[in-house]
Amino acid sequence: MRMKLHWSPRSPFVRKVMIVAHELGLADRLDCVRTVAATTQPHELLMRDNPLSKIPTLVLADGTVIYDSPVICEYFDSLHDGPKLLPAAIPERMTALRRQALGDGMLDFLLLWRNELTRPAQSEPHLDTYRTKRAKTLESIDAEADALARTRYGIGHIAIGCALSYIDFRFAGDAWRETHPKLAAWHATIAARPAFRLTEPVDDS
Ligand SMILES: N[C@@H](CCC(=O)N[C@@H](CS)C(=O)NCC(=O)O)C(=O)O
Repeated sequence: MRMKLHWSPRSPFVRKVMIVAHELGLADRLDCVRTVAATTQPHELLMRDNPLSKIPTLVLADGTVIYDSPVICEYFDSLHDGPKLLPAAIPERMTALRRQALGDGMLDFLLLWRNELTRPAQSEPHLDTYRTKRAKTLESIDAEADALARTRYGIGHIAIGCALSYIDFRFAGDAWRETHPKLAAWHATIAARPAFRLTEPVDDS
């Protein structure tokens, strides 16, 4: 059965679900519909499927709508009998979900940061907060780099990988690799996976 995905080549959350789809062999079942979701411009058509006006939003053949990215990833993972990207057993599941929350949360503040930078009168407390969160989050993931490399690949790796790649995409001068070489080495291994390479972000604006 085919599925419709409200999609953008710029969105790191869309990229996350596309990576999961590629990893699980589901990508060719998706009809990707280019959808521009902007924080300051609610999208009428998208809101018929998702009142939050956010992407990714998935619509199944029977009209069932699924969002947001963690829920879509969990749904995709339920569609196959192979090794799961979301482990079932505790504590592995909690570790994977916590890592997903870390990657997603990092993306949340990076998106807010970009929005703030486009405002005519930028708020220094907001910018300061984002700088602090960036530093602390990178420090935290760096401290976990060995554990990430040891743990079976799954949703946590994908979310964190997408978040690090988003720094490269949207904060081009950020030299995070120089200060976190171990994390950079881990990221290089994950970014080399076919599912990551097939979903490189593109600014089509
Ligand atoms: N928690 C959501 C976040 C999705 C999200 O923020 N998507 C952005 C695009 S990358 C969006 O739709 N922004 C539009 C808006 O903020 O109104 C998820 O994991 O899917």
